[in-house]
Amino acid sequence: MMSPRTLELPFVLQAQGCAGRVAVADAAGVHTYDALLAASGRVAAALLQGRQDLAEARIAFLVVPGFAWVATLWGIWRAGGVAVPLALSAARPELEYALADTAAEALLWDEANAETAAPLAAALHLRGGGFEQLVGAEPPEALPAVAEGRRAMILYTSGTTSRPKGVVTTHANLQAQITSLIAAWEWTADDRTVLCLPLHHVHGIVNVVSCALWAGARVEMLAKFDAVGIWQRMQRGELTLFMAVPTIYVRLIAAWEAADEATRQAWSAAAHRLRLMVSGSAALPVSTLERWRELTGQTLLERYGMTEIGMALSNPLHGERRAGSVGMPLPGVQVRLAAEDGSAVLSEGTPGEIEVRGANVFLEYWRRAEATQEAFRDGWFRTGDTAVVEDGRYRILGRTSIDILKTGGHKVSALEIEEVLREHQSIAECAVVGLPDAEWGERICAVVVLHPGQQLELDALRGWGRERLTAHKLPTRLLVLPQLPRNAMGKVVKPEVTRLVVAAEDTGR
Ligand code: MLC
Ligand code: AMP
Repeated sequence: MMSPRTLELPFVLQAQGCAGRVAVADAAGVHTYDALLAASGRVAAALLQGRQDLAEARIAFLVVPGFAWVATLWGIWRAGGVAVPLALSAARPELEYALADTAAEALLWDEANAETAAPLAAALHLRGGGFEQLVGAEPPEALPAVAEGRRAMILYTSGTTSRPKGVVTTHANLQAQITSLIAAWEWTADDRTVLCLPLHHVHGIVNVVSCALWAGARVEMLAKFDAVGIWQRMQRGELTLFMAVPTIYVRLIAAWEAADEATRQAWSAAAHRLRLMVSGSAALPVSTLERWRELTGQTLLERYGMTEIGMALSNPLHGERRAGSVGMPLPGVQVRLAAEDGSAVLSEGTPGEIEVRGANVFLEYWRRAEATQEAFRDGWFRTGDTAVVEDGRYRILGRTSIDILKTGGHKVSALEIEEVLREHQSIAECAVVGLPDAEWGERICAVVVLHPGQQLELDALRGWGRERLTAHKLPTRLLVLPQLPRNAMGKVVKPEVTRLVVAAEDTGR
């Protein structure tokens, strides 16, 4: 058996090769690869405080996308820690859950998040620290050698359990995910991209920021998505690549349609100059792909991925990009379709569940051995997505669980929302379903049965929920019913719930 290679953390080697080039541009200005190495080294030294290696201690952070975010992530890695990037949009109980579940040793923040993070760290008795203070530490005398098989990151993902699970990726997993995309989409040091996605998901972390920095390219990091801002950025020129979720393309189209003729022409010409525009994280409606092509002459490249595996399938960079298809396996990624009961591997034309194998596939669900075991079959990761292969290309058909929704590119568990809604004093029973939606992909709908004599309005429910759940998990539709449809076993029949919501919308209730 081969002994595991020791990491000279490869992203550090890559960065050393780019020295004086600009790595990151953010609201504060431009920052070179050298500056990233220096700042992350100091963050690592401050975290170590004399220890030789954090030995996979979990370090959570709440930092706005930009130089500080990358320097924090790299600092944690260089000190031998496991990075836990938290969602800036999360409600306090969600942050508390992630901190407790990872048993984080420390919580780091930047100035913009100090008001949320500092009291949280104090309440949970965590080591805390502001980026500005960490980066002011002395440079490290020595940093640990980190083997590539060691844990690098934990991202929380919703699943078929009510609470989100921590997806653990190793340095080797991340390296495989990054290098696969660099090869497939031909990233080079001359590329320039802009990040407008949140940095607690693989889409922003791996596909945009990590690929750009591995390639020696330049990534401009925006604190938040803004459609007009993105068009204007494209208009200023020099961008070569853009990646986003379908909802963002829908928003960009809406902004273009709201602009005057001269602006439209300038924006269309600007977008046309990019070498590649990618869509993923949720199904790209064919109508959106076609409208984008009309506006910009760009055929969006649709690809398919998941927190547990990075990216798995992609339309080609060169050659036909087929609307409605997510393409073929990416370099180094093995993909197959299996019958739901695992009895057979399926051939072209027969729908089945997507299973994935390769160095890109995550290590484990954090401290959930049983869930990890259940997620694999014969060494293949079961995605829970169903697809069919036609002409060698995969077309996604849906998910095996009705309780997993995708809204604005965010995966959401109906069970998690239901569990929170049940805490509402007026709600006796509830069921959450997703309704197809042109902007969001799916919209969250809550169907509730109230305790006798109670009343509930959507606005009041959303106001109450804001303290407990991220905004994108809050229902945008509320239907109050005398009872929920149940089967003979007493289980709520979700397809029937969906039908009732659609019927109520049709009759304007
Ligand atoms: C927000 N709002 C929603 C909503 N999200 N309403 C309905 N459905 C949703 N999903 C509401 C808020 O409550 C708020 O309302 C208003 O919209 C503005 O909120 P916001 O948070 O400012 O939203 P906005 O910036 O407009 O966000 C839209 C978005 C964002 C598309 C930019 O959702 C986003 O960044 N999505 C990307 C997620 C992502 O990176 N996914 C990748 C997962 S990894 P009010 O009433 O408060 O004004 C993965 C693997 C792979 O999937 O393959 O990539
Ligand atoms: P997440 O768990 O947030 O990483 O989301 C992964 C899920 O997003 C996958 O399991 C799919 O259901 C969905 N997904 C990602 N890309 C696509 C795509 N191009 N088309 C349809 N669904 C997608």
